[in-house]
Amino acid sequence: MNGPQNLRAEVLDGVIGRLTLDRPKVLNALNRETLGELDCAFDGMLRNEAVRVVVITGGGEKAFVAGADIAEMAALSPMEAREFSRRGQAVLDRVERGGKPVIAMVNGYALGGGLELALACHVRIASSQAKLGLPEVGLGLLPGFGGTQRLVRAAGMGAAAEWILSGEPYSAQDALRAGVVNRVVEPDQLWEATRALALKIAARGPVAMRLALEAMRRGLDAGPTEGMQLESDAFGLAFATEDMREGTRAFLEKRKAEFRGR
Ligand code: DAK
Repeated sequence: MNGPQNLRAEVLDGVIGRLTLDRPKVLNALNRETLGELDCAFDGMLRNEAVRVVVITGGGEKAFVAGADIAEMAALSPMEAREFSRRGQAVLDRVERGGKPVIAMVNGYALGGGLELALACHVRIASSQAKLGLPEVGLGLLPGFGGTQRLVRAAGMGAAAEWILSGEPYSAQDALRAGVVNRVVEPDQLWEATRALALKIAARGPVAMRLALEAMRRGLDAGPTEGMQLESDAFGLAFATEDMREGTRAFLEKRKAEFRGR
């Protein structure tokens, strides 16, 4: 069987799984095939025990992902559009809830479904040249891969409403001010900055990170009272792990912890 046509999957430094969406001629627009390949490759990263953190980025100089593939989307039948939407939501859901930390390395345009993909990641590091936005209303659509929900959570109602209603692309600096991205760096430092954070994350306890991500996400859905309970349940559960024993022992023995994710 042939490998993916529109995506590169690599493991770097032994622990970073990097997925590069790679259709630069159409600014890495997401068609059905690419979405399927992303689903499959991301699943591979989840199953690969060596991979502690995943980075998603775009190939070429200009774009992270310029959205859903408008040419393909325009020709979909209603049933195909429903399938496309379901698949898109499922892939992004898995990115958010798969249990491994995911960093979006936003190297250029992140528009529509592209920004929605970045928002499903846990951390976003953007190039100072990136442009981000949700232009769907200009196509007579609205964000359909979770953008209305995730942008409000990242940036608050005011900024999210402005972004979604104007459909404008915003600069990386605007995105930073609005809370849409965590950090902005010069293009030539983007990989090194992302790699440094990824390596830091990769050295932490995988089970603890998984539990923390779950408590944060489920707490956002359920509200702070239930969120606090989820946190203490997760905290208690962490005490049953080898990682917790190793982490605390390593601290007391003044050495670096070697987490095994158990
Ligand atoms: N789809 C298909 N092709 C695209 C594309 C896209 N999203 N974006 C760019 N391209 C193609 C261009 O057509 C062009 O192809 P050629 O003409 O060379 O054949 C090539 O990429 C280079 O683009 P440009 O020549 O336009 O490059 P510029 O530097 O001049 O402009 C741009 C860059 C990013 C400002 C511009 O390309 C642009 O505005 N692109 C479209 C951005 C956009 O509107 N994206 C949002 C798409 S809507 C759903 C769930 C989710 C969604 C939909 C449904 N369901 C629930 C069903 C999501 C929707 C979206 O993402």
